[in-house]
Amino acid sequence: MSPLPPGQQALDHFPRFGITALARRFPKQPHRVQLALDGALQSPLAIDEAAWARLPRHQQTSDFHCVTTWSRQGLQWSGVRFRDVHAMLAASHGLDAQATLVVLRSQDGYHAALPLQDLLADDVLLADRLDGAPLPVEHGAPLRLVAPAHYGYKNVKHLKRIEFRRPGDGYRPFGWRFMSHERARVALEERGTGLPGWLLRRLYRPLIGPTVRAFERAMREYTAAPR
Ligand SMILES: Nc1nc2c(c(=O)[nH]1)N[C@H]1C(S)=C(S)[C@@H](COP(=O)(O)O)O[C@H]1N2
Ligand SMILES: [Mo]
Repeated sequence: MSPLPPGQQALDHFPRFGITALARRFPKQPHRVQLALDGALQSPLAIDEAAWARLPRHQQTSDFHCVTTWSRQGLQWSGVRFRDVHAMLAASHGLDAQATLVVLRSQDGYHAALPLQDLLADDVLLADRLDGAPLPVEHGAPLRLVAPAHYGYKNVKHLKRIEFRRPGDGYRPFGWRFMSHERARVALEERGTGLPGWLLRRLYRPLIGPTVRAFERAMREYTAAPR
């Protein structure tokens, strides 16, 4: 297990977490991979269940760090490396070399962006399994991004679409400006923009309990009556 990065505290469980306003939104399609790749591509690509099954698989153990200061260590993910999907696009879909910003969109309306360079790292995965089982709805079924070097808010759950864009083309990050950083690297405590990491720690920490409870409540309702 790697040592915890600055300002983080380990949990002994892995909560369902995220933007509280989205806690009651669940994927319409949790059991089947259906991923669109588009933007600055000559030919967009749709990856369905059959195409997904043909991609090279990779397994890794990594830690997960939420910007609100909780971490969960030693998660075992499996799926397909982002860089393998990218290689396919670069080889045969006419990917614009200037499209160095990648936007990841979810079935629940959430989105986040990372520089392409960051997504090409060895440990960035489109994951469909967690700890030896299919990825549960709580953690992003059918498919989520796993980018362990970046805070949880870049690790988009219920992925439906990946867009390749030119930086400065008008993409606006989700939520308030202070809440997002272009790269959000955990090791450098890039929690947000315009406010220092130590201050954001204090602002966020009291929100963990209420957020976990809101997400648990929504999950119980969903399990009782899935929509
Ligand atoms: N679709 C979607 N993805 C999301 C979020 C969200 O609200 N919706 N929240 C992000 C945040 S802030 C965190 S910490 C992680 C939480 O992942 P978990 O629910 O698997 O713990 O999901 C990230 N990805
Ligand atoms: Mo988070």
